Amino acid sequence: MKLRTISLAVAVSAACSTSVAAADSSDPIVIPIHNWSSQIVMSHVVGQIFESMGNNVEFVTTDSQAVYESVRLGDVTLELEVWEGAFGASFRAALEKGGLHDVGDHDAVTREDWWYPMWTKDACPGLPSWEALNDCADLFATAETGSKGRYLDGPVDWLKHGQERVAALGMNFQVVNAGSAAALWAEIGAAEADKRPVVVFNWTPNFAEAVWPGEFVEFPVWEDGCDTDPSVGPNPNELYDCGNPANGYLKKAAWDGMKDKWPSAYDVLTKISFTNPQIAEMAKFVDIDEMEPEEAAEAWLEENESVWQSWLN
Ligand code: TMO
Repeated sequence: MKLRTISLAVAVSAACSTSVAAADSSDPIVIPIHNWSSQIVMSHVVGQIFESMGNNVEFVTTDSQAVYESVRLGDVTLELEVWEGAFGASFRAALEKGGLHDVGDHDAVTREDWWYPMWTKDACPGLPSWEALNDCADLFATAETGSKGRYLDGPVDWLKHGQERVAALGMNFQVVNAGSAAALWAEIGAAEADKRPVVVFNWTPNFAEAVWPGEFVEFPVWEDGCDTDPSVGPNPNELYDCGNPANGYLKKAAWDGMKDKWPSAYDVLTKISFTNPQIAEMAKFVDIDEMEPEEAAEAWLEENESVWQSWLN
């Protein structure tokens, strides 16, 4: 009797250790794709790493704000680029509801905000202060915006409160949303020939910093609560009267169920961390070198084998 109990215990523990070592689920790990190049390339880089481990991977194109709800519900498995400025609020809202969690920060430090190519400063020397920019609003007036300056913001799913910031700070600007990231680069490129002043949405890390020297506009410094508590920021009655974080995080997020369903892939996800230059290069491969995202991911993996191999051990 005693012997049987012991052998059962041995059998159970053997079965347990077998199941701990078992492969990840053969269901596809669902990775969301958004509308800026580094995120698309990084998603393919990580997808190819997961595939090299024997996992199935599926890519889905999703809205970059709604994705947090999809991850929370497990329809999408993870998100590789949670930018604090653009997505901090949606990420926090999903965290509070439950179902997704923070898988740690990349090494990269991020900033997303109003930005101008350096020639703009020749016409408006008080820059980068937002007040100086506002005093120069005339320089940015267009047929489309009348007497107001034109600010070309990113696509509507990125930053949601541009016009509210303009109102909260009493600025003489009108926010116009670009249809795509490419429209931002086209705007800067078109202004370059005759050094026309422009102010557009931009971010770092990105390929753009290697192409066009420029600066972010300095708005009132971001403080936690600027988007939830009117008393935070210089206007006591309004939200959004601050710039975005100047030293923002870049996080990874995952569906809570990923850990149990794809334990090996999850373990790698916890170790993944990209730097500013690595992310800028991913964008460059697509936006300057005109590679397809899958090709760019292959090139990145080939050039950086020691970086990602270290995450597999
Ligand atoms: C969301 N983005 C990184 C383009 O600012």
